Amino acid sequence: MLEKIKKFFENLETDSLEKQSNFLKNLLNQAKEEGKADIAKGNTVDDLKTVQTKYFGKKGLVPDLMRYMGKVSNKDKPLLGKIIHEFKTDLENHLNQIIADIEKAENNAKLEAEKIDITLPGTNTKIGHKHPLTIVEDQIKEIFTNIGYTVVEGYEIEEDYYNFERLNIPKDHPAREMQDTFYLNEDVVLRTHTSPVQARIMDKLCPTLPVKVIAPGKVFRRDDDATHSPMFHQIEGLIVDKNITFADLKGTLLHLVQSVFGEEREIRLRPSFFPFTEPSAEVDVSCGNCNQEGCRVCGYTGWLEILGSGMVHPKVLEMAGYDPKEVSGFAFGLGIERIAMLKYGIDDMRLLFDNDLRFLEQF
Ligand code: 2U9
Repeated sequence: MLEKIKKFFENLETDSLEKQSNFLKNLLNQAKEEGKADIAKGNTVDDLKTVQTKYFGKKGLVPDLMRYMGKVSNKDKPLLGKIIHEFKTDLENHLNQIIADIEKAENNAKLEAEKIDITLPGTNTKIGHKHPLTIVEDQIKEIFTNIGYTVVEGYEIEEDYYNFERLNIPKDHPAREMQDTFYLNEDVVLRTHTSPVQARIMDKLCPTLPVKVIAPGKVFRRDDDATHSPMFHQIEGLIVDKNITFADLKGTLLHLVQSVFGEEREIRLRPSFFPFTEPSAEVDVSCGNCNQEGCRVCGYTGWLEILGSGMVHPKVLEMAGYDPKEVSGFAFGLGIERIAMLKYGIDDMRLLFDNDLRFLEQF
């Protein structure tokens, strides 16, 4: 086609374009049809860019045509310009339209591939739930906060002074032996009970009354078997005020036990000894497995031992700065693992620490 156009201009006489313009237009219409055929063969935007270069690029047909502008007379220039312009815009518009169509189709395909159906049901997210020890701890905390106690926490690494001395545990007491207590150094231990928390609270509050706190947390002892773990959880309670009696102790513990195990359960207090309470009592709950007929769970006694308690020893009150002639108090302590084992019928404490989901999912 270029050849024919070249010949046309070579043979063109001065000022005769107007007469020959239909012939040129015809040639360019053929060139346009060839261009459209090239465009139709292209499938991708890249194919069409090649076509674009062929017609509109630096060495393409349109710049070639433009060069003839210099060769025609001034009179013919506007007409030639008009003819070339028409050829150029027609072909260019057609090409751009096709490119836009392909781009749109490619874009639609991409969007289609990325489409998400937001009406589909979500994938199930497994939500966790509380560990049985946490269930029991939370329940006991709620029982006591409901009757005016405050939850307090302290240090798991404690001074010998607060862990033993302030609880009236003498230097030769077996609890202080290396085989019972984890010593970090001569004066520092992993607390063997949460009692140092209450000793510190009394220091802080004295002479204010009442002291009415429960202290939950981890404690550490050098035991390890089916019923003892080197780390376990305790909750201890302490109340100090004017006119606190042993009857208050018994009523509070009955309320605790019936709230945790059920209103039908009973308690029994047996005399006991702790260095930090006097008098002291161990508390049993009636066996819920056999209705006190006697069974393997309660060792055929009808009773299960669940907590220790007593009236706060005068020396313990005195060390905190209270006058034991003016104030009195009671305290109690329980192991959360033991309560959880009795409540849920768990026979090996180690199950509570294995974190086997087959076990944990039952709660
Ligand atoms: C202060 C004064 C007194 C806390 C008490 C017990 C009795 C008790 C055991 C139960 C099972 C520990 O987890 S266990 O092994 N605890 O028998 N604890 S009275 O008495 C206190 C605490 C703090 C200042």
